[in-house]
Amino acid sequence: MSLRPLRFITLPISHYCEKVRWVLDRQQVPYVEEGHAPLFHAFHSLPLTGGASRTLPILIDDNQSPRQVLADSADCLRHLADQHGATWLYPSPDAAAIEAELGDKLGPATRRFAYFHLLPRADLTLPLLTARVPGGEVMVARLLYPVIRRVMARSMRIDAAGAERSRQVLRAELAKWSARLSDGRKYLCGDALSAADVTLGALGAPMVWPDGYAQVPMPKLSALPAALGQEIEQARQTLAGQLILRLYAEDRRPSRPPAAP
Ligand SMILES: N[C@@H](CCC(=O)N[C@@H](CS)C(=O)NCC(=O)O)C(=O)O
Repeated sequence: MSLRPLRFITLPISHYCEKVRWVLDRQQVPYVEEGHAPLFHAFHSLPLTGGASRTLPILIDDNQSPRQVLADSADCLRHLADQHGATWLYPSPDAAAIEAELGDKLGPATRRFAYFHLLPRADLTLPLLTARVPGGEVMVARLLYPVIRRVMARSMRIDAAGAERSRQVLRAELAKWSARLSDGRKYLCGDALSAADVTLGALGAPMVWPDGYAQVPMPKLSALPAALGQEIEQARQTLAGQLILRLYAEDRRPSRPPAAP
């Protein structure tokens, strides 16, 4: 029986969405991504979860009975491992434990620190927030950017003190996972890619700025606000930062085959 494509509801630039997209692509699970701009996203997430969750990603699998609606990136990965053959994600209990810690600590910290520096720059941020979303949402998001910016800042507690705390957290996380890699292992759980690496790669990407992130055109590093650029340069020197760059160069299969030259 052929597989019905999964529905993948996203904020395309979100690093939690990128984490799930990475596994869908690597596992070559057929899916259709429905990207939305911030604010518009809640018109999809809230009804789909009966009001239980506002965040994205959400993955909907109609191949199961009853149909599965997964509203957290870790649940999505577990589903892809259990139902779609991505058993490589969890070779040992460590992989899920590292995934959970990165999801709680690194993810919020990289997002808050990066947005603290990006949100004041509508010229850089609007194209990121509106890449691969419907045209109508792009138009309204342009008009409503000051509102979107305020809502994002309030809901993610993005202010100078929060950004500084997040900088300490993300430095500590990069140091912790670099120490684990210092015995020369290729990946966080040993010789093979797992959910731990995919999570480090996606959630750490805003602090390392790898090519290919989320398949969204990213501004050049030199165009970023200086404080963000400097932190990225520093993160790239760590073993964890180098792993993230290597993961994007070697282990992140693109969603669509590259166009013929
Ligand atoms: N624990 C969730 C976190 C997801 C999350 O925080 N998503 C953000 C985007 S990075 C979101 O949807 N924010 C919009 C909102 O909070 O309304 C997961 O792993 O899926």
